[in-house]
Amino acid sequence: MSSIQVGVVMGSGSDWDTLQHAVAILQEFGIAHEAKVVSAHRMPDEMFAYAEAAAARGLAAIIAGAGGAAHLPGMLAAKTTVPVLGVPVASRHLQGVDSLHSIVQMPKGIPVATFAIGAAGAANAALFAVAMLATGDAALREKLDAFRRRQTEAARATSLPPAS
Ligand code: RP5
Repeated sequence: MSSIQVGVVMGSGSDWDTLQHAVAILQEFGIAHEAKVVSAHRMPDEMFAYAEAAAARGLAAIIAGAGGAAHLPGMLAAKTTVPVLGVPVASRHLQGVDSLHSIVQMPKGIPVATFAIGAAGAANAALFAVAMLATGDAALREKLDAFRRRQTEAARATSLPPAS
């Protein structure tokens, strides 16, 4: 079994601008992770192998980002019961609505937890993975609570400019 807790995979190097926001959160929380390109349509054999090995490697979650006809999260979920957290990447022509629909509309029986399009979705997918891991880790739960408290304090400290 590897020490990796969360896998971050994406359909293309062009998805990194988005998925790096998931990796930044995992780094902030000290979660052992890996990040790699595993394209569903350009590397189908590697994609299946990644999904098939995920449970035995001890992965607690796979964050999968893709754009366009974004079949990567769904195909991974088809081959593993490790939870797949799908991140729709903004596409060139349809701004990621195509990606969102591709990922969120899984037929009954094979779930993919689907997040917002783009950077916010990537960060939230990682925060969700942290929350999953925190169910069995009190120290991680405290880190997550502290993260929430900092957000609350920042929101409370907001001062608005004068109306123009
Ligand atoms: C998908 O197609 C990727 O997830 C990416 O979002 C999109 C475009 O890929 P590239 O043409 O930039 O490699 O496979």
